[in-house]
Amino acid sequence: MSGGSGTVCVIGLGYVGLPTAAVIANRGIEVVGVDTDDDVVEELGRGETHIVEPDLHILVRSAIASGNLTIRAKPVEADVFVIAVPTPFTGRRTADLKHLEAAARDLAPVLKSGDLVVLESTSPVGTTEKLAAWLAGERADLSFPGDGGGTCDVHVAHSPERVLPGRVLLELVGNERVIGGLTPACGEKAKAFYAAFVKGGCHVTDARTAELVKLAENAYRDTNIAFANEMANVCEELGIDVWSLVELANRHPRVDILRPGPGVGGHCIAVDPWFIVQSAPESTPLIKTARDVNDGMPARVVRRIRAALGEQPGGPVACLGLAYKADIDDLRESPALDVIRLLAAETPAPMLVVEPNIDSLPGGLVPRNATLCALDDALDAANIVVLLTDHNEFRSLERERLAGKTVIDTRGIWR
Ligand code: SAJ
Repeated sequence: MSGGSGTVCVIGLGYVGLPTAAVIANRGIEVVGVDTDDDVVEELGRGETHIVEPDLHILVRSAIASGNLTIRAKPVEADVFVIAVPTPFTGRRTADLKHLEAAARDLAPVLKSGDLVVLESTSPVGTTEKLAAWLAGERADLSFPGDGGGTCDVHVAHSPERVLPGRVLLELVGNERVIGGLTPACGEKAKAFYAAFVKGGCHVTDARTAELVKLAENAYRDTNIAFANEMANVCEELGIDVWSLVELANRHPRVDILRPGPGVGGHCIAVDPWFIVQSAPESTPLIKTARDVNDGMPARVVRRIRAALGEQPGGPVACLGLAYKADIDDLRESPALDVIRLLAAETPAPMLVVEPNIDSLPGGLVPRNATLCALDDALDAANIVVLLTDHNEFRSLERERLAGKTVIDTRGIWR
């Protein structure tokens, strides 16, 4: 690849793997995208994209039409393997590496001397070493970093993805990258690979540092959001408007308080801090507490709704927004879902859920007294309106539509 030739195999076609495969293929490089989900393989084969992300479908379609991107269910021979499979957490808040281990065992048979394997999935410290060990366990005929020798047949590195959902295509190319090699040569080889399509700087370090850098980035953001949320809780108790507080405090040149909200969602910030706690439980009281503060926010929203229902028993309650953040359709770890579930456990009052980015409520995830509703219908029917996600559709709402209603605006967009 570094010399402008070579092929790439991207394993895991989710919100990072698919855009990565499409971006590289559109640079004229031959890419095979691999996913174990038959539906994903079939959909992409038909030219459809299973992920909602601005412009992604256009890029994927053009990559497939050019013949540079093909989709398969199993890895094939290539010069570079990029692994972007999910690393979720278990019920015990430790990383579940089963998808990564399966990917390693799947790709091991097609490895050859000279190949590079890059792990992009966010992972606990030490995972890249584990990956090399799994590969080595499958291929005794090849040498890997960590074998004890000075050189190796297969190079292994970690380069954590850093893209923000909603801006993936821009950030994939423009963001700086941290690249951690299991050896310095592994790091340099991976840097040469990324230089083919990344415009941001690529900073080489060792794999363990790169792993912790990524986790630290998300734990940093989680901790800062927790501070904003804690101030919101204090303000509620003291009868002070938190939005004025944040605005005025941020006029100090060295203060930048983030926005409070109903909690922290998504599959990254609500999860990754636990990977640090898992590695160093005694040294992480702040990270743990920040998680607890953010996880406690939905219950506080429910308390406010319950108070409103005390005055208007029976509801209904209009719940605006289900996605974990504005203008996307992703419901993973969404605090809005937690609010709806907690509320349902306490009241049979109907909940009219408005989520413009989905067509139906996910079965099993939402209680029976919740129904998906158009914005106008929900506002016509409900006198209690709870804003949970700051989608554009809600920002631009005529304020007269809220007149006379009890409004709980958890994002501060209707001040
Ligand atoms: N949130 C607030 N207040 C704020 C900012 C965010 O309540 O002031 C909430 C959001 O509503 C949302 C959650 O936090 O529920 C997370 O949203 P986000 O936009 O901060 O981040 P993600 O999870 O969409 O993406 C993050 C990014 N990490 C950082 O910004 C440090 C992204 O760059 C990572 O690639 C991604 O996690 C990941 O995959 O790890």
